[in-house]
Amino acid sequence: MPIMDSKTGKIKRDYTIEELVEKAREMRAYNMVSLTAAGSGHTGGTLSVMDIAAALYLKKIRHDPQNPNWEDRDRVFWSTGHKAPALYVALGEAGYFPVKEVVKLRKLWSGFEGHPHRLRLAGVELSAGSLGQGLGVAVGCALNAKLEGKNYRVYSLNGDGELDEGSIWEAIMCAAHYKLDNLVSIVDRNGLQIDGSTEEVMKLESLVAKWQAFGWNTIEVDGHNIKEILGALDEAEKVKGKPTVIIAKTVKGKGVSYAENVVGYHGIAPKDGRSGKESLDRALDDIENSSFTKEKVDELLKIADDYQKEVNKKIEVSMPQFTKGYWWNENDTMKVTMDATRNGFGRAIKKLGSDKRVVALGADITSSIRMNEFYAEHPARKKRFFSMGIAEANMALVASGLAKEGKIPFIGSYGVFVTGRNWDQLRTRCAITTSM
Ligand SMILES: Cc1ncc(C[n+]2csc(CCOP(=O)(O)OP(=O)(O)O)c2C)c(N)n1
Repeated sequence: MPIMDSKTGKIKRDYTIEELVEKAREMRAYNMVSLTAAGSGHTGGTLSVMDIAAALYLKKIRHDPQNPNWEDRDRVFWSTGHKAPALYVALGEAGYFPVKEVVKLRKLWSGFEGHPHRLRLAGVELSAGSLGQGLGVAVGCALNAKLEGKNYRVYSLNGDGELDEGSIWEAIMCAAHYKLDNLVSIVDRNGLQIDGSTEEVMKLESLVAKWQAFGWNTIEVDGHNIKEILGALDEAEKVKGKPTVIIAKTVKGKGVSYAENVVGYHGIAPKDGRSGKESLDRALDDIENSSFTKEKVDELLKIADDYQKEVNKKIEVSMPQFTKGYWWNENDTMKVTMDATRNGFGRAIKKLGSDKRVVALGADITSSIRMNEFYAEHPARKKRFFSMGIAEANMALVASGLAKEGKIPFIGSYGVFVTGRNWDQLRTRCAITTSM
């Protein structure tokens, strides 16, 4: 069901497949302008899900952008939160707000946060960013539909790397247990995550057999063929008594030549800015959407720039002014060089790594937190580095097993994931089982 008027039940806007293909190009172009204007963001994953985003928001789901909280709307849970810019472009194209607004990506107060915030932007169903949570929320939402006799459908968009998280498999089991045939997970199977390919970081195959063993109906599609994606979504609707997963084979960075299948384009905007070899202009040439003329791009970048100037003015009057003239640096005796914590972590683990008892466990952001310093100049240490996948809870448990046997394990991820997800593991394992 396409975009509807929730009051009259009439279709507001419908698209042919050819129009959707063109819309997806336009969406990729907006996406690249917004990432360039922000100067940061996730090029690879936003481009790999764009055809799925177009199929869902412009054709498949029943929703009314003028009534975002319509009780009978279908729900899409964008669990893969770092791909938020693709969601914003889809919501804009569907009519939740003028699509040009997306160029305010990652700018203060705009609502277009780096990761989606449900309370700040109409149409967003799930605040996300911490991977592995959306499918469980989608299960709860689908259960509610069953309980209340509602016929809305529930979709969860998941990354393939995201499937490393144990919470995903708990949700998969739960959905099958409750026979949630109103639930569909779409897996963006682009084969890459941050530290490398999914199979190197944490082996996923045989993925189809795994979902089937957990009681799900499985469909495999080309995730850049809108007709196939829509066919699979329709097929899923006919399946009774079990949830469906659509494994969409995609290319990370799809449509922009210098980003396609390039691991380094996971979390960055075009390296060369507006023009150059790896730039916005080059991306737009690759995408080939005729409406993105130089004048249009200038106008969009100006919207972003003007907005940022307004933000800066407001900050200037409301924020206390800080200087970097810290008191301890005033005298030679206490002078220090300021550096990011992660760099200190890297230097420390590099130094301590000469002790053979030291082992390092990574969770798919190894170079970002400089854990790769452990083995960068000491290839022999690589055998003491273990990739755990995006699975912080298991990583802490494995570390405690190593500690129990006399090793000195280092675990590494962003603080919020390591501590927040591991409170109980740390309490039970470190405090009362080992001296980790
Ligand atoms: C719980 C959690 N751990 C780590 C991260 C950091 N992180 C952001 S994206 C990402 C890789 C995700 O891989 P995948 O799901 O395959 O997404 P894609 O490669 O398609 O962008 C990681 C590890 C996170 N956001 N949440």
